[in-house]
Amino acid sequence: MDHSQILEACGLPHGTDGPGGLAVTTPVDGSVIARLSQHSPAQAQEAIDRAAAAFEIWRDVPAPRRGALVRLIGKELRAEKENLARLVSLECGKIVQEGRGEVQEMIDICDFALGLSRQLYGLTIASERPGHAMRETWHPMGVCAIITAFNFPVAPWCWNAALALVCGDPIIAKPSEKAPLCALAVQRICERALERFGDAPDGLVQTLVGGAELGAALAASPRVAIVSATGSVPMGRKVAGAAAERMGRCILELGGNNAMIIAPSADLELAVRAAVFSAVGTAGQRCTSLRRLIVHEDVADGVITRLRHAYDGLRIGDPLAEETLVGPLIDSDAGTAMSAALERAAAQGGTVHGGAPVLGDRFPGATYRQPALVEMPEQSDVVHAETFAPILYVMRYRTLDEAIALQNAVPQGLSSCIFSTDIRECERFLSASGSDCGIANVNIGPSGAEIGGAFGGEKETGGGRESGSDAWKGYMRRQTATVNWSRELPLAQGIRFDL
Ligand code: UN1
Repeated sequence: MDHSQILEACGLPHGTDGPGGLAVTTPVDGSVIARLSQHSPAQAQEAIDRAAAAFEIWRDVPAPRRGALVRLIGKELRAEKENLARLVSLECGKIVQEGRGEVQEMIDICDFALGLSRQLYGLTIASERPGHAMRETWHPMGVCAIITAFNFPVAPWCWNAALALVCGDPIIAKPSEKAPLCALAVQRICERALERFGDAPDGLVQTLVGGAELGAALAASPRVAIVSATGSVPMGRKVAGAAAERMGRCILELGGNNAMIIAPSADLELAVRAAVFSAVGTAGQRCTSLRRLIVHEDVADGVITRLRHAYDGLRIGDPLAEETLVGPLIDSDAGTAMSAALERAAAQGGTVHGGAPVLGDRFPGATYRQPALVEMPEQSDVVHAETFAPILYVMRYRTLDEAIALQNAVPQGLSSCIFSTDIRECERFLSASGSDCGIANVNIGPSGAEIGGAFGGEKETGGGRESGSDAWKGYMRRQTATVNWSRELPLAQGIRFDL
């Protein structure tokens, strides 16, 4: 399949003579694959109007019926899995296996949300007053804006969209300018599901194509009840600031600087395989990518030798070719950031293995890099920053306390893991004084989380939770209701107020 056939299979416009000013390039070879027109801030306001009107209707549709729409979206996604996976690969450069994985996450969260549509449970609470009943109910919250990043153009949309729709909230997607085609393909898929569903309100599912000004308009609008944003910390700061001005709710999933601790008792074969997948998968462009390896000094030399061997055998190339393991970086800016980080690491005493540009002759317009392994004498500045590229910093430790302190010493708090067969060490890592991240794994790498758990993390990662567990509560408003069915009016706290 050539690039235009991939776009065609998803029903998208292609070619460079499209109407709009937004040129979409593929990181595969750097060529322009489509031109799209962009929405203006005024059109964003119109979209908000439509979504707000849709909310008035959708909130009263019974939740299991809302679930039926998400079931239809899941059905369409199953049918479109391969086409969408290829588009993800083409537009964001991840290998097609990972594109399929991303669409699978969408399907899985649709199943999850469908079940949830019959389980939006509240509570009954014992009242302290006689003849009174107390309960907690979850109601739809309002319009939900979903701002997504280029590296995961479809799964995070669906973690948010599937839950929001079931919870009674209309959605407005604002994809990255680097991956609008995936968002448009998903919008088309939803439109087919909406048509089958029959009587959903107009404006329930919308997509806005354009730059940061659209995200800003959504974040600032008092009619957008929830702003769920995935992306960089600077973007999250802007969104959170604008939403805070109007006391809007944010769900933020921002940067990660994820570590793996390899203890002396670890199964090294497993640890090295996990480290390689999480460090070089998606060319190091996942928020959950492994960026720091904290290895016990007794096993460090052996681990580094195995890693270097594995890195030497990585098949770097066209992400659409089945045999490829590492695709390109998203653009040349990402390559520049990678080179700058490697230079800083070297200046801070690091020994750099790999990291060189490759495939320049075959794809002169693209940015392919050998993944880099960098032995650091300590966890210096450069290691504290999230560089969205395949760079794995390796540091050594002596005691587990020291390893956990290193793991927690960065500003981000998304994902973490330990490889150990010592149960004491593993449980210590998972304890209150262990990893400070939203995700902490044992004998599994930091990336590739399942949808069933709550996804997100602390500190600069933003504190939001998406996807499974009770993340749905972030898309609803909690109402505490006390009903007096007696003929008296007793006050709480025993207060007497006799007239
Ligand atoms: C992201 O990179 O924004 O855990 C999300 C994982 C995926 C999600 C990554 N399920 O790696």
